[in-house]
Amino acid sequence: MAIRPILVIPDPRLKLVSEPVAAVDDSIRALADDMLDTMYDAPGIGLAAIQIGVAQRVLVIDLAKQDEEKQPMVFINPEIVWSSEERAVYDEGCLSIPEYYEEVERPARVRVRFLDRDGKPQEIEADGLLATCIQHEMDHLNGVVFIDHISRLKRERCIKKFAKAAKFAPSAPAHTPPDRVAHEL
Ligand code: K1U
Ligand code: ZN
Repeated sequence: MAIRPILVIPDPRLKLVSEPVAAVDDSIRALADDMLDTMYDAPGIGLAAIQIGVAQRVLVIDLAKQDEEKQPMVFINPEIVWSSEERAVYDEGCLSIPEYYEEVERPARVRVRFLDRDGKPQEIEADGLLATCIQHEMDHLNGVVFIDHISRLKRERCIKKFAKAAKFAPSAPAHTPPDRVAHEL
């Protein structure tokens, strides 16, 4: 198990649409374990594989508090099969946009179908922070970050700040195949 570097905006890999996992095997379980280690180390409550540069449809979540026993959840090829009309607002953060928080409105409850770490199909209904976190992480799988849900003015200010920081501390160049780019920020 390993702690891997987390990509930060404006890294173009964060705009990729991740590929479905073809088979849940030991390499996928090792990826999920690395993601959990990376998330706990950050610390955070969720992480999508693309945030460590792997464009596979895998996400992990653990909402347990620091003094509670860990409750790791692994979602492979997740799909939202139902979402409520009712909406909820949460002050979201993102490990790929460090120390930036903004309110985002999303469906309050969702039903999600996924494969667990044994490749077994599962379906759960989530509300509260779990519903928000699942939707936030699933956005990452589709090349969307939470600032795509806020006003253009706030988003542009945020991107400008992180682009400036990246200019002074550039990371390794990344090749982004144009057909995999979901959208332009
Ligand atoms: O996807 C990510 O970047 C992780 C993100 C998940 C998330 C947070 C809030 C709303 C929706 C999704 C984070 O974990 S940001 C850090 C955070 O929220 C946190 C960190 C330490 C303790 C508790 C929360
Ligand atoms: Zn995020």
